[in-house]
Amino acid sequence: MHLLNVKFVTVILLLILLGVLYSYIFRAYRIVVSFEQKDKIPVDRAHDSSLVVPDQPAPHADFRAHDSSLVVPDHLQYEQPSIVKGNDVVTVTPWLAPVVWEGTFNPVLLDSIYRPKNITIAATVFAVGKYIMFLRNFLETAEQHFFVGFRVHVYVFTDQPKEVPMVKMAAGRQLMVRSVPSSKRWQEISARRMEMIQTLIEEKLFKSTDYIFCLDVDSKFHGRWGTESLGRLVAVVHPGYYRDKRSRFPYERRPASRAYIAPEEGDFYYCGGAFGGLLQEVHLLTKTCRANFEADAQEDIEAAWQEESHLNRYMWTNKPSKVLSPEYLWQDFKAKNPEIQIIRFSGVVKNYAEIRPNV
Ligand code: 5GW
Ligand code: MN
Repeated sequence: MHLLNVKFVTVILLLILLGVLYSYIFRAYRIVVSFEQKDKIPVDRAHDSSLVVPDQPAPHADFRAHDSSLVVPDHLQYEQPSIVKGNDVVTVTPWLAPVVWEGTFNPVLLDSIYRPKNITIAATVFAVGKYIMFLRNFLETAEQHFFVGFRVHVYVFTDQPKEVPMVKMAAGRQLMVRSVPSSKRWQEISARRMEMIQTLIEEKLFKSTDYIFCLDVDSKFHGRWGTESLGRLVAVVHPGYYRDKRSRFPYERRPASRAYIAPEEGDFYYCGGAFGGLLQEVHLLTKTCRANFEADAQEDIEAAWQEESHLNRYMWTNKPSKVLSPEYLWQDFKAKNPEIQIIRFSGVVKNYAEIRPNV
């Protein structure tokens, strides 16, 4: 009985040993197989070998496209540029971007260049709370002046979708409404625009849209805004500061903020109420401004003019490829300066006490 037990245990142990030996050999064999399989994958088709997402997908990766961005090293010092010289207009920046003024372009020529490209232009506009009252005028005048004859998709972000006026749109033009939550703090409405534009681009526009412009709703069109404004990255010079020294621009001046610009830095003061460009460029801009805004907020700091400050900081490092003159965002309360031949788009006079939730 005792001897039998010993034999039985020996057999069991032997079996276990065999099992271990077998699985060891088998595993080794499997490892060899997997190496072989890996070696068989042609190097150029190994798409999973890294998952790096390019910030700006290069359409022609084979060519060296150095014009695809104009990034300037931080804190480079140089003389302040200007878009006017006495009563004359200046039509090019020091980094050789055109400054668009009436008389610098031929609209018929430009339209005929862009028409065969069959492009789609998106415009975003926010109408939250009382600002819904500006929407009809904005939309109706856009129909008369904004990329007339081109495919335009206007995206209205509002907390009152039912109040959006059903303005008649020309063939090929569409009005799209997106719901956003109401907000008590006005700074939040302003701040979250970047985030919502970023999300719109990611969720809806990447496949269908070529260019995008982000515009203030408290404004209306008076003259042509068309193909002359198209470019990779486009900013509008603010009508209020273009004759001032840059140390007087209302940039964010506290170094603690990610929107900080020193007194001897900066090119122009750009409008937060109108900017645009190629979809991928505006995507990167909104993503960056939003991230900087949120990182600031984490440290309890809010830039002087919220997203406008962050936009100006972005454009200081990432030079716009086209600069639109203040014809592209004037202010109705301002008298027309002599160099302004035409006002194309302008902010309407608003009664702040009436429209703002809490001032
Ligand atoms: C409300 C109070 C203070 C600041 C902004 C708002 C506000 C802005 C609002 O209640 N609802 C709203 O939709 N907005 C959107 O943000 C509008 O599209 C508006 O054009 C844009 C920027 O705000 P503005 O136009 O008051 O800023 P400024 O610098 O043109 O006066
Ligand atoms: Mn405005």
